[in-house]
Amino acid sequence: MAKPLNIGMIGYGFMGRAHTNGYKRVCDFFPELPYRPVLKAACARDAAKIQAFADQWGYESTETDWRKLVERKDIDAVDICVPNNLHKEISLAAAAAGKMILCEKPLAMNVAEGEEMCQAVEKAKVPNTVWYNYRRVPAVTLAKQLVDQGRLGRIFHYRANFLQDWTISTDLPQGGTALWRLDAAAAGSGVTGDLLAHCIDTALWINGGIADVGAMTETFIKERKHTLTGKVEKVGIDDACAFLCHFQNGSLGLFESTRYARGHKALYTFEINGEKASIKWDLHDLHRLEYFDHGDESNLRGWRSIHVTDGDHPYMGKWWVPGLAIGYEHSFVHQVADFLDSLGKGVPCGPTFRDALETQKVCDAVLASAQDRTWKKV
Ligand code: SOE
Repeated sequence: MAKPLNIGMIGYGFMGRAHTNGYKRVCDFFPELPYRPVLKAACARDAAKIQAFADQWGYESTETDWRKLVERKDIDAVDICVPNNLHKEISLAAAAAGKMILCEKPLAMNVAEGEEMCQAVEKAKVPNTVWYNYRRVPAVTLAKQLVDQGRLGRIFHYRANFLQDWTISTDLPQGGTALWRLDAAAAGSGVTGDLLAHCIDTALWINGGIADVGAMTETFIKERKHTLTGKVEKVGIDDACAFLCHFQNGSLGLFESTRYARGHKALYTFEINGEKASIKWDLHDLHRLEYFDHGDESNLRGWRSIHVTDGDHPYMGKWWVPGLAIGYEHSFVHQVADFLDSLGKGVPCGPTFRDALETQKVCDAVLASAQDRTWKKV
């Protein structure tokens, strides 16, 4: 019989919904898990909005002060779904109160904050994880398995992009509930922390550590009206970022992210080229993994498009029947499943805060490199 795990959700935006959906669905599809999430409380400053969210998604109660939620005896795990500038304060308080923490990405505003957060959860010995959800798209997990099995041999190149186009309009304000990602004071950085962080997390997981980086960033729209002050203010985030890097395994990395790639909504792609084989993945076609194996008979050699929907593909045995695809939201269900499974086994669930700090170190080095126009060690 699964034990209840009482969730306290802080935030109710896009990620609040994605995580909550994960908690709600997980036991239907992963019935053997040792824990069962219970939607105990949802928290946000706006009482009416959080009540509406709680009613819609099935939370038992609400709070308007996150400190109260964190102190509640009936909360086991705190889920942090608020802007990045609040991650540290909430994490420190939650760890001190002995709560498990599931924190939205990126871990923190910068490495110094992230290090403090790691020390807090490690001192309190509380289970922790960061929602780098794309690791749990079955095709991405399969890519990791293929690399770990040595099927690509020595890796030469790792290439990743995350392209969007939603901030091109000069009329778009910065700051406030929906647009905090454009406000450096709330987000810390622009595409580097928001989008490239995903690419970096996946890359570190699949291809190992990054030794150094050479980066450039650009802020195309220099001033925007601030929703909170009503004034036109300087934009402090990076709208676009590209960097080169050396991985510790000797391979070369090339990463690009922008919110100004007209026509692309969330085009996260990566390609890995090895001595024996290559793989490619594309979020817009997320259940496929493209695979080229040089070991195939020469007259049949070519890119195969693997439809990652069979029962023996990662996570897929839990869903429908072979050939039927799942989607974006399932990556969050998988993260909850892995978290609960790890909890039962008493092992960490990656990416932990400490793992996510490695991504933060790369992000900080990228921003410093772009600022100085010099290469930086990570
Ligand atoms: C930004 O538009 C965003 O929602 C990111 O914040 C998410 O992390 C990414 O998965 C999709 O794009």
